Amino acid sequence: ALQFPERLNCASELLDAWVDQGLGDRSCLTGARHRWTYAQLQAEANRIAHVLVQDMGVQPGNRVLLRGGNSPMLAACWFALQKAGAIAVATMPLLRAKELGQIVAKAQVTHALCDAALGEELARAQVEHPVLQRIVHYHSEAEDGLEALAAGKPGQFQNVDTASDDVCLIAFTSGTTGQPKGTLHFHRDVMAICRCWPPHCLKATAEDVFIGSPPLAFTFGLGGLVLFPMSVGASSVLLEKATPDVLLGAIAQHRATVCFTAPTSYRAMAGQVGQHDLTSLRKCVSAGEALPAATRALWKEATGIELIDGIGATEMLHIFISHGESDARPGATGRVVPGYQACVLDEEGQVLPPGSIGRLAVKGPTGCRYLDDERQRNYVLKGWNLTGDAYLQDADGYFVYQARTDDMIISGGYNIAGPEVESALLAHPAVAECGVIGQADEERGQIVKAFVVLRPGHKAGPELVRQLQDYVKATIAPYKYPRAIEFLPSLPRTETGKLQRFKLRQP
Ligand code: 3UK
Repeated sequence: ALQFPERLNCASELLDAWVDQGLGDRSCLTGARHRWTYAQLQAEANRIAHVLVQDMGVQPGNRVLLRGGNSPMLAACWFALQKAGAIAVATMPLLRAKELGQIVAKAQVTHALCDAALGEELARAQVEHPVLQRIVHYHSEAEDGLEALAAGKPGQFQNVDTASDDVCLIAFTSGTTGQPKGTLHFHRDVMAICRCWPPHCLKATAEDVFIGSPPLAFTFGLGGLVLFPMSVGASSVLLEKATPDVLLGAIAQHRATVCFTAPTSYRAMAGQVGQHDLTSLRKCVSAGEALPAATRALWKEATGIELIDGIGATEMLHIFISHGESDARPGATGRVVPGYQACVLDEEGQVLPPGSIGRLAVKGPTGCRYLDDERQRNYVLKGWNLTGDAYLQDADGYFVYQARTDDMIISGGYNIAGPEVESALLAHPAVAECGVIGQADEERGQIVKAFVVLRPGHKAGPELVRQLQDYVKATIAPYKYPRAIEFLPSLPRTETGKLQRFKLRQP
């Protein structure tokens, strides 16, 4: 079992401890503007902590919004908040004033640190939500910018003596639909995720160089690009905008060894590997969305690397079902991560036997606590979180993803999982990306409809529609084939790489 002392501050553990051990000279965070050792990051975080307390009036327990693309400065702000005993509310860079306002209101955000380049939308949100008293800009040359305020401050700071179960971050679900949901996490949760999944499935060392695309506002990115590397004394490269081609170039440039990104990004990168030197790369982690077997195969062909898949959720902070490089099973997400429990339930909440499809439930040291009490009462039963995913568990304990429960298609009396049809289509050489939904149909209730983005050099038309349909019929049970296929130039996705099937359903 995971044991934590009663008093615990995650910034002391992940940042200060390395300097105290005399390892402050190790390389820590690299970005477009900064290249910091552990000692430099610590001094920066300490100066910012003084600004929070002295200039901004931040008190322990205050909720402080962070807004910016991935950068060492954003990470320094995150650690400064932990040091000051405040609560970090990190937000996605693409959010607009309306969404930022919802978060400010829900989390009762009183202060903000914001990249100067992204100030406008937040300023508009502040007009509607005066609870947000003070915004300070970083990456700024202004007189009242964070850099100017921090310049005169000491590089030492006495961390606030927080309890291990004090809330240290409020994470909002990236959400494929509807309103953002806030989830609460403690200082000990931050340490718990570093002790559960990484030592079992990633096995990184202090020599590793981490890199990847997920925003730090998405807990997949916060863990993979800051917390996990720092928990082993490794270094990490933070890229503001990591499109697949930028990410490939950066892996080569920084000789990165561990990569975190979403399945679609691996798929796109697999097609462009040729021009880049990826010989440094050792481990590649895929999460955020189901990993199609075809994408796993493409990446392995292109790089020789077996992807490490893992399902995580904002509610649970990080990954709870996964595998290592040597025990991957194409088509399965993996087995439950030590420290967590997971099972598949029927509609009545009874545990289903192996092989039956039902609702995934998970319980563990890091979840699940919603900001909204009513949501907590309705969605979390005795600590078990229903993730909203349909899964089956096989006889060997591997969990096999089917679909989001709302994405199961019922057609002519058959239950069809859209992602299974997507996986079949993705193996066809003409298909770059695809999304499958149930479309209302008088006769069958729903029919399977596929939206397909073609690879260059392939021509949309009835001929290709028939070819793709025959291809699916030859790969999986024929009744699952897409009766309708529409070609699109691109698919709607969230900032975290998730396909927004609800947008495809809108006529
Ligand atoms: C889906 C997956 C199949 C699934 C996340 C790693 O994605 C993360 O958190 P979110 O709250 O979304 C959770 C939902 O995303 N999903 C994520 N990974 C997989 N489905 N296979 C996967 N490997 O529907 C889940 O319920 O945005 C992922 C670490 C931290 C995270 N927050």
